[in-house]
Amino acid sequence: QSYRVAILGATGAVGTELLELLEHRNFPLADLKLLASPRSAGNTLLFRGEALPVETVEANSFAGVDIVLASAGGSVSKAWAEPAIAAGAVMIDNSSAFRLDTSVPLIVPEVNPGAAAHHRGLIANPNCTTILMAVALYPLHQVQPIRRIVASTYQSASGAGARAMEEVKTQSLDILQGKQPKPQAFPYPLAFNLFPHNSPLNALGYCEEEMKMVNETRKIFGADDLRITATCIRVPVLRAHSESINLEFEQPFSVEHAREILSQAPGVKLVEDWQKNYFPMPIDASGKDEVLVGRIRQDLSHPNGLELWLCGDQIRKGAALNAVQIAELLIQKNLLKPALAANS
Ligand code: 2RA
Repeated sequence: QSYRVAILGATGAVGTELLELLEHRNFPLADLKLLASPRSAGNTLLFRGEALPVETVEANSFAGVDIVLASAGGSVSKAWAEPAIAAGAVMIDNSSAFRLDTSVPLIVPEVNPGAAAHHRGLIANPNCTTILMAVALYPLHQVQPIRRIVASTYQSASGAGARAMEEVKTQSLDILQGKQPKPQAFPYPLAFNLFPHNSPLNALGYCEEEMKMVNETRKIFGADDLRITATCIRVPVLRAHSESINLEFEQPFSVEHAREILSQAPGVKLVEDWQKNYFPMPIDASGKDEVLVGRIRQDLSHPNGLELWLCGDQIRKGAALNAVQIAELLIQKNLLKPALAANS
């Protein structure tokens, strides 16, 4: 069987990656529609050697569509979720608009595939930093529940879009040529610099990006009492996020056991060469499906603690690949029609 898919936000960094993944994963497509806002529509994008038109999204864009992969920002997802579902499609939304909505499953296929069964036409793709951390930590959590997570992130420019990636390059060139860099995608120069994630701050001094890691991880793990704190930093790296993770368990968790678990964990690649001091790096993670994990070690400050380091492609597993894997999951489990329809 094959399916009619629409990509909403086809011209963005994640949209481009969705196209590439649908092609290279040989997704069972009956038809592919490329949709964008009026500002981005009009040109064509190559798919399987064919130039497909990027159409302006409108009321009847979703007629006959089975799956909508949305990555055009929260306001666009909010505007088009209802029409898409009414047309009989399932929307897999990469924005943060619906992630904490109790009626919307928030899915990392390696972690909580079962939650997809409860969808009502809408499934949320978690934030990139959350996905990468969840893939690495859930296998450990399954063996012994994690009591507390302290996460520090080193986030690539790609999280702010293709324009931000270009800005790092041009700013670097400007600086090397002795010119003043002109920040546009970010409020400050990113080349040869780094700064706390510039999403809005709450009364506790945490930014939205940090609260996404706290709230989304609890929902995905089904562990509301999981204690999490995070510090999210933007760094001058193009498309792979890195995260330093400190874990506290109820009992000691041996490094050897953790290493053995992660060496077999779905979506994880263990990268550790202690003799060469070689561990995950963004340049190795970029373009890859796996989350690279390494430097697993006992926390010398806590008998029940572990430390680890990870790198993952923010555009791929952090967004587009996870969304395509959710679509593949829905097909595999015959979950394309909303549970609502099934119950009515
Ligand atoms: C960022 N995770 O990196 C956010 C949005 N993709 O800025």
